Amino acid sequence: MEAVTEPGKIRNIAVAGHRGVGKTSLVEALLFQAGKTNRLGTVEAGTTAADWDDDEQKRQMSLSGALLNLDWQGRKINLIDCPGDAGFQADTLAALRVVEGALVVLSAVMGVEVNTLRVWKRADEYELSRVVFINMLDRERADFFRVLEAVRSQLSDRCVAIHLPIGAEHEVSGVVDLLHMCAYMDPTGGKEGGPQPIPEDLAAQVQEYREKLLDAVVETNEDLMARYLDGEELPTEDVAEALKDAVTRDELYPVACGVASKNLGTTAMLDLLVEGVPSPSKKGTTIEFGDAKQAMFVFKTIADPFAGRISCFRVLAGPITGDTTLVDPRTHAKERLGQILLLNGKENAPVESLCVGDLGAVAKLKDVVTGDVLVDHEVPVEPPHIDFPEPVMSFAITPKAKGDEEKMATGLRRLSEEDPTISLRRDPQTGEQLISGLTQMQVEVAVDRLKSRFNVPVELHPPRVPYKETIRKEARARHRYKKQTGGRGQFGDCEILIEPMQNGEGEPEYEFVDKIVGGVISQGFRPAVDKGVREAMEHGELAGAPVYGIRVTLVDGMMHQVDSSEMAFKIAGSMAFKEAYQKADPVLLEPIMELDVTVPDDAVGAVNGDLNSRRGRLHGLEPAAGMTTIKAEVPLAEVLTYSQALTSMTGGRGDYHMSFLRYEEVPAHVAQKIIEETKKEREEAKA
Ligand SMILES: Nc1nc2c(ncn2[C@@H]2O[C@H](COP(=O)(O)OP(=O)(O)OP(=O)(O)O)[C@@H](O)[C@H]2O)c(=O)[nH]1
Ligand SMILES: [Mg+2]
Repeated sequence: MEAVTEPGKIRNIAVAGHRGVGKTSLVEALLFQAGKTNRLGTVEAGTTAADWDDDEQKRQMSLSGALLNLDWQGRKINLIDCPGDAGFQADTLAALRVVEGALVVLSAVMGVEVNTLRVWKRADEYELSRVVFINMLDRERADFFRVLEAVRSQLSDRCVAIHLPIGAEHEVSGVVDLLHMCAYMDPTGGKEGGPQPIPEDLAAQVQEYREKLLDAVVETNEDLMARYLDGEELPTEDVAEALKDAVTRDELYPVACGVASKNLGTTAMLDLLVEGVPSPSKKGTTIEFGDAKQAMFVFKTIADPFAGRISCFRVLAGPITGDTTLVDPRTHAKERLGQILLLNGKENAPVESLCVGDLGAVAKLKDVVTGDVLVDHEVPVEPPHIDFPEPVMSFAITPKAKGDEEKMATGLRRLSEEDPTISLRRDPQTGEQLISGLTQMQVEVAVDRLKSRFNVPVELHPPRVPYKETIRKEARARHRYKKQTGGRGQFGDCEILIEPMQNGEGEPEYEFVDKIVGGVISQGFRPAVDKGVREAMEHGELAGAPVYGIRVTLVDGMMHQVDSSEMAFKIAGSMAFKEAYQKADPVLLEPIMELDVTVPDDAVGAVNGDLNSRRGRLHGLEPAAGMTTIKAEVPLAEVLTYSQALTSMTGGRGDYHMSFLRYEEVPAHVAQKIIEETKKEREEAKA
């Protein structure tokens, strides 16, 4: 493809929305209609340009953002096909950061869904221009007008229909373009033919919606309004231009429709992207690049096992060519870009240069990661912060083969370069390697890829809960450690008082107070008592969990001129602690999580009931546009595999966020079980 040299001739569009509404199919159809590809691939057959990855084809869903481009009316349209599944939203959020426009796709059956709202909210934050596409008009129970109303009430009342369906469900036979006042007939998977006259029997309805559209457009443009009120027949170009201005300023969101899998509605959509969505020169991004003459922002990294690392970027200042050398202010490393590529899913094509606003890719940048801004000279730029959601669920992960730990860690590091919401860490308390992510499926995909790309088969287990222990009252104990064996013996004797303690913020802490008087234990040995106590506290007597929230006072003791040693006092301290601990009413503590669950209104009852059975405490309900957010506190032990449960309760329409709140005492009947289990485990370990 020829390099585009004018930002005004580019459109950058993220195709986003809820899972499975036909985004990839729509992108496929747009490429086909524009002549970029010569057959219409399908998700079922795994032949779409955007879902090119094996894992995507196996699961018949998008797992990462795919960058593609096509030509229409002399414009280059860059499309980023975003995954709809919540687990893979990192790419969607990154894509929204680098485009002027979002093409929000909805199902004409399901209407506004969880991820539609999420995408819409993020697009609000970034002030993106938006076009809505109501897809799947051919499905049973599809209803364009019902979904249009839902869109207007749940997304924005500035949404206005620009296309209408002809017929409904399996009888849908075309779409009407209300801007150009023409129709396109159902090509059933072939190329869409040229514009046709609007069917007579639709005249009244078309007239009604054409007026709504014109009213909405002239509302945003005084000059046009005056002419409209004068009764002038407004030329299409003038309406289109005013529409684009309104879309640019976020004052209107045109709503289109079609059947992606049959290629219906694509001509009108392509026209709309060109005529109704702003180019980089009209809108642009807010990403900073100081006074750099050449700059780019890396919004995505592909860890290709063959081509190596591929960095997808947006040109912030340019043009940029393969000879361009840029510096990464984060690492101060200089990189010559090398061959610039235009991506089309799996395919890539070399291109001479990219102008400001264009999207492209380069291979093999060494130390560049997603989120970096590269500039031609070191300017103090603040790279844009993309607010990725925190991972909410963790699994313990172990390689199937012993000795593969390092390989597993390296593989996961590479995968988290691709998807920053996947992370690996070692739990300092339980010693387990934990892989964390947003959903179970996301973690499972990472596991598949560890095997297929890095040849490390691994296993997942529910993680251990990081329990802790503390005491409820004070207690005293004295221990004498004494050994007489032939030559030099061992002697240490100490008495300690332990009591519950918290710091000023109510946080549990540890403190050692030395109250020895008259030197009954010499200065040199007292820290050994402290050491012994700390060691004993690492594994509490209840469930082997670390003990905290305790003040230990060394009150008395005794020493032997010859036999006393640090070692002996350490043991005495440790034993004294264990004895005192038993008497101090020790209790088991568990992490309590703050949980926000967002589900469709009709699932609230079931989800609440389930939370109750998980020892959850409900704090409130926040209804918003057909979805309700349930706020609750739940013990971590009860929600280790919550994602599965929520998926089955809501048919995959639920979504949750979880964060650590505080430690709390485990109720006695639950604690008893855990203590017994630990005991059994210990005995088994000994046997
Ligand atoms: N009947 C009908 N089926 C469609 C239409 N568009 C897409 N599909 C089918 O719906 C399913 C999902 O389509 P995709 O294109 O993968 O949807 P998506 O939004 O890209 O899905 P994710 O990327 O996983 O979020 C596939 O089986 C498509 O063939 C349509 O207009 N009508
Ligand atoms: Mg898809």
